This record gives sequence, C-alpha cells and structure tokens, in this order.
Amino acid sequence: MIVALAGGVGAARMLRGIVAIANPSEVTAVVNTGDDTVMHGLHISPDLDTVTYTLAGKINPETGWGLVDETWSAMAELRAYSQGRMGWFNLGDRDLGTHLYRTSRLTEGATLTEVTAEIAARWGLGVRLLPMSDDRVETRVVVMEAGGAQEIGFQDYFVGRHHDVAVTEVRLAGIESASAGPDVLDCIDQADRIVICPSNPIVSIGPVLATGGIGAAVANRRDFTVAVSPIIAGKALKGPADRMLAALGHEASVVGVARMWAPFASALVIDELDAGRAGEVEAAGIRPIVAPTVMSGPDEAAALARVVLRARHETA
Ligand code: FO1
Repeated sequence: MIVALAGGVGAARMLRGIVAIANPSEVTAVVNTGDDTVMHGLHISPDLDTVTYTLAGKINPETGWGLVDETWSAMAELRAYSQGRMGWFNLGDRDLGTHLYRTSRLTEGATLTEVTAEIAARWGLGVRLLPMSDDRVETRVVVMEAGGAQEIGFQDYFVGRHHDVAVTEVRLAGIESASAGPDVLDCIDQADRIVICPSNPIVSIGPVLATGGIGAAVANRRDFTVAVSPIIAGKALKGPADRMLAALGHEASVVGVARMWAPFASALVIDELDAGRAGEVEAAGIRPIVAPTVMSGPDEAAALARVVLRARHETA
C-alpha cells in the first residue's frame, strides 16, 4: 500500500501521477482538513475537493480548484443580495452540490471520513481518501495589518487577502484534542511506501503531521518515507509557501524543506534547478534525489511518481 500525505494542488497532481503507474486501489491519501471552513452554513473541505476533482479528471485547469466547465449563477445572486459583501469565496453552481451534500450528511450524523468516501465513490475514484481527522482542526493565521496583528481564518488569509499580507504565526485550533481519522494510523503503520507530497509544509502537511499521533507514526516509518520538495530554486510554484517559510524562521529553499522533513523521511526529491544544493540537503540528514519536479502535465506527474516510488526501494 502507498500512503500519500496530501494538501491541495501539488498533492493532487502528485496523486494523479501515482495512480498513472500504480494500482489506485493500493493508494490511500491522508488529506489536510485544516483549510476547511464553514461558508454560508456549508462545510467546505478545499483540499479534499481539489484531490477528488483532480483524480476524477474534472478539476478546473485554470484555477487548480473547483470544477471544470463551472457556472456561477448562485454567486452572482449572492453578491447582488449582499451588495458585494458576500461571494468573495467562489462556490460554483456544480461545486455547491458537493458542499450541500457534505453538509447535509454531516448534519445527519455521518463522519467526515464517511462522507468523503461517499463523495469519492460518486466520482469513481479508485484511490481511498482519508481526512486527517474527523475532529475539527482549524488553521488560523496571525497577520500584520495596518491596525496591528490580527488572527484570522485560513481562507480569510488565503482567498480574502490573496495571501498578500505578512504572516507572523500559524496556529492549529483544536489540535490538542483531535484524533487521527479512523484507519489513518493503521494505514501508515502498514504502508510499503509513504509519500510526503509537494504541498505547503506549514499549512498543508504541517497540520496532517501535527494531528493525533500521525507525525510520530510517520517518523516511525521514516525508512519507507519519501518527500517531494514544494520549493524550487527558493520559490513555491503556487501559493505562499516560500514567503511563509521565511516569515516563520525557516529557510525558503530545498535545504529548509530538508531540515523540516529529515525527522520524517529518509529521502527528499529536489528539482534539477537545486542540484547544486544536494550536499546541504544530505548534511541536513536526508538523502537528496535530483529529478524534474514540475508536474506541468500527466506525463511529468507520472515520471515524478516513478522517481518517488523507486526511491523507497533504494532507501529501505
Ligand atoms: N481559492 C481561491 O483562490 N479563490 C476562491 O474563491 C476559492 C474558492 C474555493 C471554493 C471551494 C474549494 O474547494 C476551494 C476553493 N479555493 C479557492 C481553493 C482553496 O481555498 C485554496 O487553494 C486552498 O485552501 C489552499 O490549499
């Protein structure tokens, strides 16, 4: 069994590569739910949805989130009612069906793990998707604004402020009492390979590792774990990972990523552009593997997956 620790877009592409070369029924993704939010009374799970829609081949290729061929009538009505105050978080008409279904099932008493399996089945995914927890863990971000430091929800930071404000702290509300989702720890214990996907280390993979013993379980399987750097030549391909790393005292480079993942993984795939830093990665205590890491299409994703899955055989 292959277990992937996953955030949003980068993880979804990595998983698409993995299922292109491995049997999907042998793949389990443990997905970050720290980004989850309640919007207009609806429970939104952005990373679960991004992974689901990508594996279904229905992701909007321009945004990397939401559904392809989407329409936006409900949002237009919402903006008109609220004179623009609402509707900054874009929920497409078809996408709304997912959130309505998830929220209704949660209200009926289903767990997030159960609803996620139902949504995955509807889209015909062969891969098993497990939320990191059925308990609420909420990523909160302290940002510096004109009025001083302010703690806000992750989507207020990411979408509402276009992740364009200085971050001084990231906090995971509810983490102390959250348990890992059902089966998550068993899957990690039994995995032949564990992949830390190229997602934001602080707000995507960080919450997964911090939840209910998941980090300890992965560290225990370090020899079987391979990570892929989301940072290439000091920059994140998408999103604020590079700026966040720097702001929170890490080096925004493959070396910074190596230092973060060395306790959890025995190998780190770094891009060819970072080949010159392989020695420093090694010195951080994790074996560097240099390969093309930009997943610009399905072929590149499959090629990267081949490198990642082969790496485990060389490691363990
Ligand atoms: N990202 C945006 O940049 N703008 C949006 O309006 C937006 C809406 C949205 C709706 C549903 C969903 O599942 C995801 C959505 N995302 C949107 C993406 C998402 O909020 C972020 O990319 C992740 O949380 C970061 O991994």
